[in-house]
Amino acid sequence: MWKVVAGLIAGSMALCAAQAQEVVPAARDGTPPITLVAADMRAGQDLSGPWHRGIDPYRDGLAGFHGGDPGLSSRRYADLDIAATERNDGGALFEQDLARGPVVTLPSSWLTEAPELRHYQGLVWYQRHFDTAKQPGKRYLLRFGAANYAAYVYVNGAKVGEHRGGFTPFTFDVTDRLRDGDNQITVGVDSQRSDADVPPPVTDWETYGGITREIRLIAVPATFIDDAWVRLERDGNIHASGRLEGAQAAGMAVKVTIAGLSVPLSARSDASGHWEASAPVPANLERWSPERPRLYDVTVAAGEDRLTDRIGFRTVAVDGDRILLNGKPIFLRGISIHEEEFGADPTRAITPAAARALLTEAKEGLNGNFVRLAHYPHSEVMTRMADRLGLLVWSEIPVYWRVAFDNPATLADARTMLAENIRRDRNRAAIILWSVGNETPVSDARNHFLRTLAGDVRRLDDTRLVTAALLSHREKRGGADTVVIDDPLIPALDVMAVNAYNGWYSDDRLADLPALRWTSAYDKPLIFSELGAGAKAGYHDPAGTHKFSEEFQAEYYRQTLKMAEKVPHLRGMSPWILKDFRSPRRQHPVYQQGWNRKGLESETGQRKQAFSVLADQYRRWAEAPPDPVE
Ligand code: GCB
Repeated sequence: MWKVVAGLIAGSMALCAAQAQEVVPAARDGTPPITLVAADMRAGQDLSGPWHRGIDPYRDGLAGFHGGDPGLSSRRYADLDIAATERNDGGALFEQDLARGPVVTLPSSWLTEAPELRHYQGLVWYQRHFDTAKQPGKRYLLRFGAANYAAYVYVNGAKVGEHRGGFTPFTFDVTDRLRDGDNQITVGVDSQRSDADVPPPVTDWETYGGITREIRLIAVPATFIDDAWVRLERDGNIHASGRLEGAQAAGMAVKVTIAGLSVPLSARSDASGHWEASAPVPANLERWSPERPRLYDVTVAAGEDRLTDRIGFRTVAVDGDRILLNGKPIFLRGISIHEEEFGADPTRAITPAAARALLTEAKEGLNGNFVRLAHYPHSEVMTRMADRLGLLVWSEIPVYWRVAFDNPATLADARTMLAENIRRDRNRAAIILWSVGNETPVSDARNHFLRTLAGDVRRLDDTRLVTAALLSHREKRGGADTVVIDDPLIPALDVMAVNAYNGWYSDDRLADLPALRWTSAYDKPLIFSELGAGAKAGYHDPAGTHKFSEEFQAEYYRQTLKMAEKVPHLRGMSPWILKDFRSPRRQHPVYQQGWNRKGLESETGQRKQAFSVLADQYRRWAEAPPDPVE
């Protein structure tokens, strides 16, 4: 019976698909963005590997010295064999030649490629050649997983697009620029950020300039499935929706199949290529959870295109101050992680093995069920691995500290980043929280900025929860030292989160932490999105009084966890942080040496004493989570 109902629903849903279209911020140049959802599951030509590299500190390759286009002598993207030209014409003048420059392996950051580039912020050019045989009727899409921060992309001497934002994918249609046989691709990547950028220049992590995620050329049919989002909604239905792109995108039949489940999901796209279908959840659906991270093979077919993905189905909701996963209350036993692989000299190259190593420490080492992927969208390799291993995820964009909240261009960039992140990852069951900001100072402009982003989240994905890492303040209440959580943004959020560093950045005695009172007027779930203390692995102070000793950090964790058990509304935490990470602002010569030392492990994975303090507590909380009441 439900099959018949589902068919009727699918038909009527297709009719109203046009009204359900999302409001998407266009890129700055007004071009509609290509999403190319599940791009990593499509066949394609991998353009990672050896590329030539050359620095361009004065940006001569982007503009001439009086402005305008760069002259031929400095135009890195010119479709020209400079060595041959010089051989044939002794008078030819060039002031660069990428083809004879150093060869590097992409994806990677230039910071780790040569000592003189360790702190280089600016423009770097990359170039390579590749062969391709164009098939008639196909479209060729050039997709970058990420380039940090601004990227200028040229194929065979012509510009095909540019992108701002270091942590989200972007795709350009290069069909008209490609030729059969040899092709040249040149990319300028500028890591220099201004106060108007997201994040602004001052952060507490390393800015890995470079092309840090994979580059692929993907051939698709002339009309293709640009977006497809398949999810279990709180109303008990499986919904699927998306967009076709191309000349035949209107009125095309779309069919979604989920292997092992009988779910009739079919639709017809509307005039703008949007489609939508819905069916009641089948009785044999196994819901995704950290204990049983069940993923299904999902296929979307439309015209000549066929897309496959692996998708889990679960619901997440808030009830009063509880977080419900698949209808049951859950306590989030988490840890924060930066996108930086284990090793003495990481370059932000997140392979599946690197992602597995980090996430396995969170899940099996710490007995966790949750990770905060800080402070920007991590590689899709990480979110896919979280789906597979069974870790709930907090995903965020780098609206961090002192953003230019009153600058409309900054807001436009943040909105684009947020949309790119959500579009890329909303098929990942692991993700339960989208965060719109971290430790941002309250002001009218900031409140407007973050509320706009929270509204975007709800329009783009109403199946997950919206949060932000907030600041709190201290006051005396009834004579007691009290931490008050009353950020005016809270009404716009589902989950409030605070970063808590009492005893590290404050001069509270560690022994006094459990007595600290916490209060909020809001009946919403609370997460400690950070808490932590620094320690240099191997530095010991048996008395435990010295900051940066392993003993101090361990004691900080013991007392803070005792405190946490009494914090009203607390439904989870993601302490700061799994492992030590590069941060140019941390320059203590004895303890830090350019690393933030709040890791529970060193950069090479040596566990500090605090690691087992947290792991033991999480083992206990897995059986009996804290449930404090105010
Ligand atoms: C914070 C920031 C995080 C820093 C951390 C620290 O509150 O959100 O990015 O790295 O504190 O170590 O101070």
